Amino acid sequence: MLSRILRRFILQPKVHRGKHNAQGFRFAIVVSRWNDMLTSRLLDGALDALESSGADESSVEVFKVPGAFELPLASLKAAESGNFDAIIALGIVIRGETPHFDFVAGEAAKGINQVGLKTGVPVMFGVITADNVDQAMNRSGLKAGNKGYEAAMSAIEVASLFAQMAAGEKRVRADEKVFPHVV
Ligand code: INI
Repeated sequence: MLSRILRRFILQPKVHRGKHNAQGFRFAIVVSRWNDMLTSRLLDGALDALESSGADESSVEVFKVPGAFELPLASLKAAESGNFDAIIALGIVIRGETPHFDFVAGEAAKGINQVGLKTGVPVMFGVITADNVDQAMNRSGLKAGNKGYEAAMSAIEVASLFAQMAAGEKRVRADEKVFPHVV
């Protein structure tokens, strides 16, 4: 507590944080049809988050893929289209259902992260990796939150933060023109 008060007197950096206001941003939701009964709940959760945060209907598009393994490539296509400020990848991989759980879940996670790093378009990891169906159900809106809702809220926050950062960069570039003689 004391250190927090002291810090206020010493250092007051400008803190940037995204707002949960989706207005003006465009979103792609890429959703896996595998475990469709549950991934449709994730999609509902994501749409709920976007709508309640002010997103326009025309600024949200949904792309359906067969399974979580296809999420990275579909996300890459969406990112490269230049039509979206953020992408929300949704899926469910259940350990009990496949001997190649680690491959599907691992490649989905790695691939989704790579899309963001490669394109600069933020891609949210809204993929539930669960040991069993009960766990997956709980995290798709039944008990322990809805991963789709959470991913969409994160997408809004990050899109907003990146817009602030881009505006800051533009300001810095404009300031540089004050000294045109300095190379
Ligand atoms: N895809 C999933 O999204 N979840 C799973 O649990 C799953 N299992 O159990 O295998 C799964 N497999 C399909 C995979 O994502 C691809 O669609 C398929 O291998 C074709 O590339």
